[in-house]
Amino acid sequence: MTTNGMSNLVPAPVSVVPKDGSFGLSATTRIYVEPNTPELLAVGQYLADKLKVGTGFPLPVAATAGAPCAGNLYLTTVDADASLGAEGYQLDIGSDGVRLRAPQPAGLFRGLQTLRQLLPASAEMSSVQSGPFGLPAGTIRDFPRFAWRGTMLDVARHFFTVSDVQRLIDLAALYKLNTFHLHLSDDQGFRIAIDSWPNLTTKGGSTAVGGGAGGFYSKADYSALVSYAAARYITIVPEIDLPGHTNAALASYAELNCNNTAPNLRTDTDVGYSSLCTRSDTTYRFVNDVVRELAAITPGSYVHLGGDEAKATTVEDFQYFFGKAQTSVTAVNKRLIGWDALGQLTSLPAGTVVQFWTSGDHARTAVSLGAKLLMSPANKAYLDMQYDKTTPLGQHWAGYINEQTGYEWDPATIVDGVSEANIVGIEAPLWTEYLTKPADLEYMMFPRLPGYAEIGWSKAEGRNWNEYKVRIGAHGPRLRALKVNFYQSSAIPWL
Ligand code: TNX
Repeated sequence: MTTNGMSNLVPAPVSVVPKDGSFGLSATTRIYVEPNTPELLAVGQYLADKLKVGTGFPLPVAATAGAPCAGNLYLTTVDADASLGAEGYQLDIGSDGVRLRAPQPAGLFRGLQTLRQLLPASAEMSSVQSGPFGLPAGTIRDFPRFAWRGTMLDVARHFFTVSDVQRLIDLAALYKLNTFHLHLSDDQGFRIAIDSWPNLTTKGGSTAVGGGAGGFYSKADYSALVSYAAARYITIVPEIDLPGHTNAALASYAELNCNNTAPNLRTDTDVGYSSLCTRSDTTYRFVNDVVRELAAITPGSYVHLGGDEAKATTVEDFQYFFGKAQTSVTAVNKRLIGWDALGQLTSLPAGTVVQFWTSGDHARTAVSLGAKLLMSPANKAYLDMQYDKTTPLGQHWAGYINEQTGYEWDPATIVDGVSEANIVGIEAPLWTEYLTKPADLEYMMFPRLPGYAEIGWSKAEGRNWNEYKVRIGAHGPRLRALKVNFYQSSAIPWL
């Protein structure tokens, strides 16, 4: 039986013990789940749907009580090792069958990504392949280093449709990411419908960088993204960037401006010129309505209120603004997340996450105010940076970030004085001033995103580029099977 081996997994698991032999998927293989819950049946069905087309096998999903007979896949939370935690799992593959155990359904889902990667890439092609579809025998025990492993898409500078975003969510799931941050508003566009302030999208969503048609998500669209992500155990974190980066909102409602005059919509890429009127009650009615409506369709714990580059807001006004805006978040039982400019505040609500991208000073202050850091250092983790001088897409204000630079850093050693205990995890943001189509997004994300996923999931000890580049190179056939438009850098020995 040809198999893909156990050595090419990304992110690298905590422990892998290969054994002799293999298990072959066949036309009679069934997927059994225990206990019999809609959630576990859905997890089983997710796997069946991924593999049915390429293998041509029916892979029926059913519940079982006790281990099924030989020749099948068994996914269960029964008798799992609780110390594996919220997303950990143990995968045992023998010639007689496959057993995946996890204390939580999320762990089963993460374990299925491992199972997918152990199969030949052809299993995920969009037409029936001849096989064989073998899984190498052995045992994998695995759990993540960080609780928050994510990416971000800026849908404000250029808009991307629900299905464009779902495709990226699905690709993120393959590498065990668990959060997807949507940057829903900026100077050039406001992209989420708010019933009490309809012009935000009818006017504020009507264009984009370069003057294109823009677009926005209805609440039903947004909910479709939330549930698509939830089915992959990925939490959507919505961002409304305030009080700067707000020209689209200011252009939509004159009363949000201190001079009561709406500016024109903007389609250029300047930053730092816009601000809500921080001393006006209307502003806080607006913030409260937006946060309340957004929170009502966001099951995740966090609402991101931006805060970055508010250069047209004085520090006093910035502090006054967030003093009020944060209460809109806590009033609906959500937690605040914002960019590292929140380090200019003098207090933060309990449970706040501050996203480091540029300022160590602000990040340290935020930690001293009780926040945890989400690490997105621009010079290491910004997916909109060019790979190098020769690659066509992206910018380089924070430097060139080739696959090696993107991989060779550790979240715990970026900000002096901030240790691992103060860090919730890692996010790689994709800003879209200069990215206009889904193929561009894939080119910037792949192959760097799997590297960020590994930084977030795998142990720091022993991570090294020369080993990793071979491992990620083995994902070439898989990315091709999934029709990902990835950058085929010559630094990686692609299979
Ligand atoms: C900085 S990161 C920004 C964004 C830009 C990005 C481009 C951050 C909080 N602000 O407004 O899109 O650089 O790389």
